[in-house]
Amino acid sequence: MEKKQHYNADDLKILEGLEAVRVRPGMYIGSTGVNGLHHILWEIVDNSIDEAANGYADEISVILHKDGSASVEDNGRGMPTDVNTKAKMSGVEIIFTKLHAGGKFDNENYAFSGGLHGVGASVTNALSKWLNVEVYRGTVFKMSFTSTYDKTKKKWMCGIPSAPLLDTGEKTKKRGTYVHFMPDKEVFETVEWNYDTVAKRLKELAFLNKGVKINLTDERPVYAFEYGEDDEGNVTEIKVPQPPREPISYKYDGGLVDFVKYLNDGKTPLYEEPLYYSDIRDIQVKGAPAGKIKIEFALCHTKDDTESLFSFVNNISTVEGGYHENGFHSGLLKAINDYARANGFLKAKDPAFVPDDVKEGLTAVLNVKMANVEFEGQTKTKLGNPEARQPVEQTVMEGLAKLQNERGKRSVFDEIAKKAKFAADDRIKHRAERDVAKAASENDGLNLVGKLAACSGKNPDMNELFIVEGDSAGGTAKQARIRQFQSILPLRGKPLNVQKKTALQALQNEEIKTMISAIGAGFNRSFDVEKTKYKKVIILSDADQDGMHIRCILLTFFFKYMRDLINSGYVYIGMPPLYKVYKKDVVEYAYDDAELDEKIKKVGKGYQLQRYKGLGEMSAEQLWDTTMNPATRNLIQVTIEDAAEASAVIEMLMGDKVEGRKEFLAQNANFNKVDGFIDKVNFKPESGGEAD
Ligand code: 28F
Repeated sequence: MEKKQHYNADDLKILEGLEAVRVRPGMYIGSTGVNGLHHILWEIVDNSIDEAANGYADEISVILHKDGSASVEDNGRGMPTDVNTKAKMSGVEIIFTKLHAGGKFDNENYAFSGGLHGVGASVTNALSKWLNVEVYRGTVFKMSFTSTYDKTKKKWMCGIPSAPLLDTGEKTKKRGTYVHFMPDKEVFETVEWNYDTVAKRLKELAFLNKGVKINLTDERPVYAFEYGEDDEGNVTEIKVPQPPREPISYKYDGGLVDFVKYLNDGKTPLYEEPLYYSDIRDIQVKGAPAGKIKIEFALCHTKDDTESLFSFVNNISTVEGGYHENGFHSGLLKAINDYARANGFLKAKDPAFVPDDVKEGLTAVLNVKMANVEFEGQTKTKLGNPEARQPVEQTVMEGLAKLQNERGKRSVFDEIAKKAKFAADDRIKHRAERDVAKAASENDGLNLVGKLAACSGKNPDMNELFIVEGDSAGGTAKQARIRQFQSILPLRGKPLNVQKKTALQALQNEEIKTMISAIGAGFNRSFDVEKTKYKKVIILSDADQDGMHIRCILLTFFFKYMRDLINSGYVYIGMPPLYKVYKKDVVEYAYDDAELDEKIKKVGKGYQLQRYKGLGEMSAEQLWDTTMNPATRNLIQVTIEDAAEASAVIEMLMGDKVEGRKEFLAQNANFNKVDGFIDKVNFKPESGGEAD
């Protein structure tokens, strides 16, 4: 692309005055809130970035000053200082006092300007109390502007120069432009710069403009806010002074490649070096002259299963996507499908990958620059130019095809194709699973009659599901329960051990189908804990070895297929007592041997002792008192570590290592040792009975 090397002020076009900006700031900067405030800083930064993006500047410094003002400096060519013959004012004055001033829009001075965002520096001027500019072009040029309200004229006098551009004659070796301004308190709801917002944006711009060094200095005092009490004991906020922020510099010689590496920090990439490609193509935006579009992207797959694509148009983050993203996705899909077919990753019988297959674990940055952009969507961050789609798709497809032939890159494409194939297989498998799980969920109430005794209440916060070992204990529990909020699901015999089963096999099992349907929140990947019908799922099994085994099997099931139910703290173990110590009307229950001694002492001479061999031996009343009554029962909330441990125990019991299994069974043969198991898996008991 040709660049016009010589610029003069006659190239500037003049449109309208600045009062309009004061009268309706929202029209120009979106809002007068914190975003609008930052917008007037971005206007100035964007001008420096334009200068850098076109190769004339390589360093930009932003300072947030103590008094709330901000300054930006670049080492570019410096704003034009000569006088525009038509307007009879300097280029600097035009840039700061005329809306939409600049040749930016005719694409001559700048090949690709970010400045469509830029309604221009004049907007910043119009909304500032004061603005000073210095231009370094051999000598230092200076100009100042102020904004006031003229009461007699009832008019905003905004962005008014105090004098024409002054050549101070002071010699300088520097080149570039310095702009320092004070946002007007009368305009903005807040005039406090947010350090994190500024830092994040500057870092992003440094990634998007490789090799450009961007410095940020915050000279303002830093405070932390803590809460304390004043003399009268009222809670007050205390401002605690903090050390000042260190200046920070961002510079990324790898550009988008560094951006992708940064985004992948903490993830496991499938290959070391991100793929990168860039190209410039023709574009014909409707109603506009023929133009160019610059496209660049970097991507790298990770072991994650979600996609993170960050796209930009003219340095603006297109959070809502748009045609360039569509083009990127279809280009990527075609390239990977072609590669996989040609290299045997997809056999003749295999269907082609779908977009989700190639997106899995993808981290990518797409950066597009073009003129005449149209932003759409709720937040105006969606590219609405359909013309952008095809050139982006072509660039991605051809770029990836070219990269395949680069030395050392084949293994990268092999990894991508393998990952996509895995995702496709998984998708096909899961579709079948989802169908069965859905069928199980929809079964609710039909084939479950006689099995699940569902509670009548509909509030998941209140509702409890008891999964009870054995039909007879189940029957007792059904008599004991409060039907408004307690549901009983009796299990016949041992539930299916899902450890070595596929999800589809698990779904063949009646008991498992019943549990899925009772809980009502789906299964495996489609499990959505928000949909659970019970915020307490209580496993109630005997205090013997079989009971422990059943408990482990159930925990393994939840661990594997409803993990969020455990993560949310909704899975519990019910603890039936081991002993009943009684004399006439006095009844005490002991939940372990240590407690037994204590309870014997408490009941005193002439006590009688009953040892429960199973839940089935208890009467409905006893079961209620000891295990089901929220006021008196002992529930243990299952942590994810408990469940993982349970699943490891199951693994061991099933595994090939006979020795470990024998030892474990021997150790736990005595049912009193069940608590030993509980210790071992680190179950954390709720303290005493619950009070809910
Ligand atoms: C701190 C903010 O605003 N930097 C700028 C330049 C350089 C030129 C320029 C700016 C041309 C098309 C208007 C110089 N020499 N930093 C800045 N650096 N503006 S703003 O020209 C005016 C623009 O529309 C410049 C030759 N060509 C351009």
